[in-house]
Amino acid sequence: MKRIVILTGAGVSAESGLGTFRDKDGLWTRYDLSQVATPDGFARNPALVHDFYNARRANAMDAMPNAAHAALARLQAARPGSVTLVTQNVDDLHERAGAQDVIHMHGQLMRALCAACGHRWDAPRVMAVDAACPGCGKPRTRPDIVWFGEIPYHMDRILAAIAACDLFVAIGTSGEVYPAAGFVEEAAMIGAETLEINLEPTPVPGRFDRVIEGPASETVPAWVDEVLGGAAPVA
Ligand code: BJW
Repeated sequence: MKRIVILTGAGVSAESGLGTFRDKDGLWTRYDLSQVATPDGFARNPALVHDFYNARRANAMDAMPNAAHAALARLQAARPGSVTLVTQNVDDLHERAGAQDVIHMHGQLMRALCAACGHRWDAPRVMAVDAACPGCGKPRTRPDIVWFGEIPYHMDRILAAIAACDLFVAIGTSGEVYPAAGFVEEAAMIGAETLEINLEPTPVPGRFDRVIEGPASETVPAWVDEVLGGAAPVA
């Protein structure tokens, strides 16, 4: 059975009402990423960073998975053990749609991390700047998010899955942030087919063997139907 690695980005959650980063009215047009998504920014102004992630956590908790999340969960269930789902997203919409064992390479909004001792726990809806770590008691609570300059999580597992895949699919990601942006080249190097599904093709022509254009809530279910047999190829 074909081994498939799927990488998702903010575009897969856009139709659930969660903002993307680099689109016309994306989060980085309204916030300075060096202030809210770097360890230095957190050290300078933890209250600002907590406000940013508290607001995003509340939005994510109130959002619902869309048809793209549901289709990917359906694909995984139909092909047990052969679909690895890697997401750059920090929301939990894949899980709430029924996906299993989702690899969150940029961390999770719903988890907290102690910057002092590395202990992790479930985040409250609102994280306070002076909240104490339940492990060591120090007031160094931060969101369990991978900021710029930090090493993304589960890299060994992701690279091993890519090295063994037959098909690599990137859905709703601009391909601007590394190391995720380099996964397509890793997959191509070992001879895997590569597919991009995006509202519009990302700007590097020829990076993927095939591109499916359109909103994820329509294109992803149609592609999953195609993979599971029966449906005509998505244009
Ligand atoms: C739709 C749609 C719809 C819309 N349907 N589609 C110079 C060169 C190379 C690298 C670097 C460099 N300088 C610095 C670096 C490294 C840096 C980096 O890549 N910087 C670049 C900006 C250049 N990377 C890092 O620092 C990373 N760490 C690292 O490299 O460590 C070293 C190391 C790695 C590996 C092993 C050992 C060592 C860490 C990166 C952390 C990223 N963090 C963020 C914020 C935290 C999470 C959060 O707050 O949510 O993660 S940044 C932000 O970008 C977020 C996202 O996960 C990430 C990717 O964004 P994504 O998902 O692609 O969103 P957008 O908005 O960019 O795109 C949305 C797409 O959806 C668009 O294409 C739309 O068309 C599409 N779309 N609606 C379908 N309805």
